[in-house]
Amino acid sequence: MIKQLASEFGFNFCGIAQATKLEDDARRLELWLNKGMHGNMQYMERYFELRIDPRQLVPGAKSVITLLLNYFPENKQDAGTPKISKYAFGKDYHEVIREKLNKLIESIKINVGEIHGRGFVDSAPVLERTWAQRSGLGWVGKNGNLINKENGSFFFIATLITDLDLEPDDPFAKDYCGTCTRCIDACPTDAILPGKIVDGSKCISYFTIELKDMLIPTEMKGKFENWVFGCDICQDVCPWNRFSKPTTEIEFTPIPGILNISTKEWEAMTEEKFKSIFKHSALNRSKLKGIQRNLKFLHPG
Ligand code: B12
Ligand code: SF4
Ligand code: SF4
Repeated sequence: MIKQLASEFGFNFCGIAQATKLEDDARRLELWLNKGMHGNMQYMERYFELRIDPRQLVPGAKSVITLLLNYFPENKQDAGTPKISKYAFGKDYHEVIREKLNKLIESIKINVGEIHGRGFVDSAPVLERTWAQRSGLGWVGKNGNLINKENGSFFFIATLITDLDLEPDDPFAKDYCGTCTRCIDACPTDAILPGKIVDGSKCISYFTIELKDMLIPTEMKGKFENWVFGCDICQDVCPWNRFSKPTTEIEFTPIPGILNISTKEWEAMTEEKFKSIFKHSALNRSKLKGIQRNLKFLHPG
């Protein structure tokens, strides 16, 4: 019934796992943090215990329901324009998914009575990729992304942690990366390490979105391949993304104009114009100032 409702609200895949402590992941996360792979993302240091155990985040939790929402766009950006990650073409996914999660929780309550449950997407201390794998929705690829065998990796992940005791799905047992190393070979900043570890502090996505007011280190000069907001390289080269199908989520229709903003137009853009175009966009995370800083880094002088 929950999977049926999830599909009615537009989620593409839904899987269920038992809410337990994530012992292996705790070790991986600890190592990642100890090596400073979170760079300046201090929020990743916080709530370690909650991040590795959903029962600490939502007291009484029995099940983690994981949902995937496809964002693969039908259209590409114009050639030569500063590149924006595909996930940011449409309305901010946090807003879109939160609304769907709220509707899903309400419908579950109507069907089964009072339950305790909280929906999360992205910003909460939840290891979303791990839950997706544990719910049978795909495997974690060498590029760190959750890959679904039928549709590739251009999906957002959301979770609903609840005290409902649900029959879990089997974890996804296989790994279909095989001997492929395309993502590792293509990553311009060598952020993808052996063992499915992505050094966040070397990722273009981190530099262009998370670094905020700081300067991008000079040793990264010339490596960004015209990415001004996020980076899709390790997904674009992944053979499993041949199976990506365009999203049917109307809210992810590209914001008018976003596919053809030139470097000159970005440089000349005013705060007012940015606010009017990107009011409900994920680009707000780096703000106009951040994007213009990134552009200066891409095209000095
Ligand atoms: C911090 C963060 C970043 C940082 C750091 C990246 C990183 N590798 O952690 C930066 C800013 C660089 C980043 C970039 C991107 N991100 Co990000 N990011 C997150 C965030 C908020 C936390 C991730 C985290 O916990 N990192 C810590 C490391 C240690 O954990 P991890 O990478 O998730 O890996 C865990 C598991 O995969 C597991 N694991 C590894 N191998 C194996 C093997 C098995 C068998 C199992 C079971 C588990 C396992 O080990 C790790 C610890 O448990 C999540 C949202 C969330 N709450 O989860 C989104 C999230 C991971 N990001 C997402 C996206 C879309 C991106 C970008 C594609 C955006 C872009 N186009 O620019 C890039 C991709 C970069 C990459 N190759 O990973 C999506 C991923 C969707 C998907 N299909 O996987 C998420 C889930 C957001 C969402 N709600 O949709 N991101
Ligand atoms: S998103 Fe780009 S920079 Fe980050 S790991 Fe993938 S290819 Fe490398
Ligand atoms: S590019 Fe190859 S190695 Fe990398 S995630 Fe995709 S299948 Fe796995």
